[in-house]
Amino acid sequence: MIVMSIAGVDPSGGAGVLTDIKAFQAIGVYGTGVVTALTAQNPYKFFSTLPISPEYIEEQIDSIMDSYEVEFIKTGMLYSPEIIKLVSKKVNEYNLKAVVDPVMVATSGGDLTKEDLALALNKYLLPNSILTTPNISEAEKLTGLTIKTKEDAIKASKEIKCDSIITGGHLDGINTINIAGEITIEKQELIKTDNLHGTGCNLSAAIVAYLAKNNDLKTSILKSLDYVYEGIKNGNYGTLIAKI
Ligand code: PXL
Repeated sequence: MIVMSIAGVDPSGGAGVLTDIKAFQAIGVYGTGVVTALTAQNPYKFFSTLPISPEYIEEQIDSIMDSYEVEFIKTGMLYSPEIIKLVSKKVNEYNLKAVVDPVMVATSGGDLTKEDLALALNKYLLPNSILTTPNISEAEKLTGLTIKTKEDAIKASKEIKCDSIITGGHLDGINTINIAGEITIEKQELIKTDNLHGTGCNLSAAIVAYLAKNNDLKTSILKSLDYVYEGIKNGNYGTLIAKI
């Protein structure tokens, strides 16, 4: 039960690889982490990004695959179309089942990419992946549609190039799950908090962990929605816990 995160490093620990490893550990699978970029940030302010070269990302993935058997991976911040292309190539090469968090901008508005990643995600990675987990604005970017209602989200989910959960944090808590064309709406109560940094990372990491523990895709998604909800309720994300 070894899983892999391919994502950026948020040194404040709220998002990215560090958070993914914590979610893997909490759910009881062994996590490995391939770094696509370093960032300098805290939950309130984003300072800068230092991307890692595609060649060195490839070497990290190869070094893990050289000695571990990995079936499920998640991807987070991929930074550039070149990195997206590389990850897609590795997914094919190692027959990996990928859950893609289509990260394009940080919650804090930080510079997680310089380019339009939607095109490369649609072209290279999503057709190769088992699930993607966009929020409303990411789903809008992936599909070119505007999402204001549940019906809009359902329509968008039908345009996305793999199975999906469009998360509903900005749509009254309405999560739209599309697995092989079958739609499930999962409404969650919204919790009033400013402590949401890293919740998207946690969702996709949790899904991968539950998949690795032999849950089917839908069960993994539903368990992960609960996992993230409890985390938000208990203030486990961002810095609040660290400030106590
Ligand atoms: O939540 C998106 C995200 C993903 N990965 C890294 C991030 C962020 C948001 O800040 O920093 C590394």
